[in-house]
Formats: sequence, structure tokens, C-alpha cells
Amino acid sequence: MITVTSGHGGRGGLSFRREKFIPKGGPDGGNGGRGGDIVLRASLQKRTLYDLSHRRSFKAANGANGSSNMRTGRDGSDLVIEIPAGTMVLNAATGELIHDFTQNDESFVLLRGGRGGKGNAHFKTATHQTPRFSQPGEPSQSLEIKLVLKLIADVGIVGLPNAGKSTLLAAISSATPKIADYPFTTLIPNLAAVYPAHSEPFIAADIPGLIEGAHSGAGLGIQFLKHIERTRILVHLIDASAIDPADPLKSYRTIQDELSKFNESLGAKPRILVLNKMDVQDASVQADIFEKAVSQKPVVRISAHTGMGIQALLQQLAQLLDNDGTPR
Ligand SMILES: Nc1nc2c(ncn2[C@@H]2O[C@H](COP(=O)(O)OP(=O)(O)OP(=O)(O)O)[C@@H](O)[C@H]2O)c(=O)[nH]1
Ligand SMILES: [Mg+2]
Repeated sequence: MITVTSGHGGRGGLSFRREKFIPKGGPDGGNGGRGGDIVLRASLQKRTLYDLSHRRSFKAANGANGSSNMRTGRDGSDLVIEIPAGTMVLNAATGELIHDFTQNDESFVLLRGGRGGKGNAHFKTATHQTPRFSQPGEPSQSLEIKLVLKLIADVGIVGLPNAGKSTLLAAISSATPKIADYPFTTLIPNLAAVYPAHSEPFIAADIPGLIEGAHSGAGLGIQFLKHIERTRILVHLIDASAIDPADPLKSYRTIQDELSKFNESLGAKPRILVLNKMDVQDASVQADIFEKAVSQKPVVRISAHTGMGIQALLQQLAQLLDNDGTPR
């Protein structure tokens, strides 16, 4: 839980002109400055809420008071708190959802700073030449919030059963998921940290195999589509050795359809198409046929088994996460 507080407005100035030869100068108190806002901003540079876990409170600057000579007080600067896209902001007291950050660079003003008070110059009228009062600034506001990261992983590995998803996870991390040559080996998502050579580490999730009708509950069902929703980008893994030359896009379409039928944003999630099992004889022939038929580019070829193409895939993933890591 974090407490955030906006800045209060500065008080209006209370002052009268005092100059030689002008014995009765008019009121010249300037207005107070505006208090700073509390702004939350979804940033690509943030992948976890870890930094925020060390601090319990955040406060924006107050507006400065107005002063003599019609000087307006300085505005308090806004406090911008950076969070990862995919963060939900909840009211800690009521549990109510205040804002759901779905886009990078999205900003949301959580609390407005108080307006500055008017200086006494503002209150001068024809009948009231010497106002001996000024307005206080608006007070600051405080709120207790809870930040929840909806994402379970940066990269979700999806595909038909047996495509080699768990083998890929094992190849890119130190995880040791169960791997077997029958479908539905993986029953719950496996998560693991991946450390690419020259970029930020990320979390990958090996999602249980999807089959046709998953969006309406077939196979291991809808639960896993929900997991996929909580990843930033996807690796769509296809077993190249199983591509049917007569209908090369069949398995690709099956997964693609399931994702879009579950919901539109899932269908539109950034993804990399990966052909696996390139070590198998004739896989490259099938891969060529597939690549000709599919419009989505690029298509990365790997063998999770031998490690072929894995480094190139990791670089592509790191790049996509850096450039387009939108959660939906
Ligand atoms: N030849 C070859 N076999 C592979 C490769 N990757 C995976 N396999 C084999 O394919 C089979 C399925 O691999 P898994 O990693 O369990 O597949 P999965 O996609 O996790 O399957 P589910 O969890 O059942 O959805 C296993 O027998 C693996 O050894 C590869 O690059 N080349
Ligand atoms: Mg598996």
C-alpha cells in the first residue's frame, strides 16, 4: 500500500504597495501557485513494481505563496510515478479499481494539486479599495492506493500441444519443466526468468497447449487464455515437422482463431512466429511452404532441442519488449 499526496496550493499574498510619494498604495498581493499533481505513467523502462515496494509515501510539491508586487507564487511540480504497463491502481480502502494501465506512455492524473489562493489585489473593487485579506490555497489531497501488476510474464509461449513449448522454456532458462512426446504434458503454466546476452532479463511463461475450441472450454480450456492475457507479448510456437504441406497454415490458424475468439485484444497482442523442430528431416521444406503462405513476418526458425536459432530469437524478443511491450 502506498500513500500519495498532491501539493497544496500556495496562499494568496496579502500586501500593499509602499513607495515613496505614494502614501496609500493599493493592494498588491499576488496569487498563490498551484500545488503539484500526482501523476502515474506507464513506462517501458519499468517491468516490475519492485522499485515502489521500498517507498510507502509519495508527495508532490506545494505551490508557493503569492507575495508583494503582484508576484505569483511558483507552482509546485507534479510528481510522476513510473509504473509498468499492465498495472492496476486500486483504492486501498475500498478495493475499487481507479485505473487500469493498458498502454505504454499512458498517463493518469491520480490527484490534482490544490489551486493557489487569490492575493488581496484580486479582491480590490471600486467600493473596497483596501482588502485586508487573501485566500488560502486549496488543501492537498491524500489517497491510499494499491498497485497490482496484472502481468504474470513478459513473454507467453503459446501453441498446440506437443509444439515444444516446454522444451523451449528449458532451452532459454534454467527451468526444468516436464517434457514428453504426448499432448497436454503441461497442466499449469511454468514461469522462468530469461537472461538474454545484452538486454534486460524478462519472465517467460510456458502456457499449456491450446486446441480448437479452447475459447469455449475445450481441452484445458479458458483458464489458460486468461493466463495469456496477462503477458506482454507472445511467442506463437509451431511444430515445423508437423506442418501439412497441403494446408500449411492450419495449426497457425487454429491458435490464432482461439486467441481472437477469446477476445480481440488477445488476437492483437504483439507476437513472434516461431517454427520449432527445425532439426527434424524435411522440416525446412515444410517451413518454406509455411513462410510463403503466411503474411505475418518475421518467422523465426529454431530447434529447441539443439539450440539452433535460440540466440537470435532471444534478441528479437528483447527488442520487441523494448519497443512494443504493450500488455494487450
Ligand atoms: N526433434 C525435436 N523435438 C523436439 C523439439 N522441441 C521439442 N521436441 C519434442 O517434442 C515433444 C513435445 O515437447 P514439449 O516441450 O513437451 O511440448 P509442449 O508444447 O510443452 O507440449 P504440451 O505441454 O503437451 O502442450 C517432446 O518429445 C520433445 O522432446 C525440437 O526442437 N526438435
Ligand atoms: Mg509442455
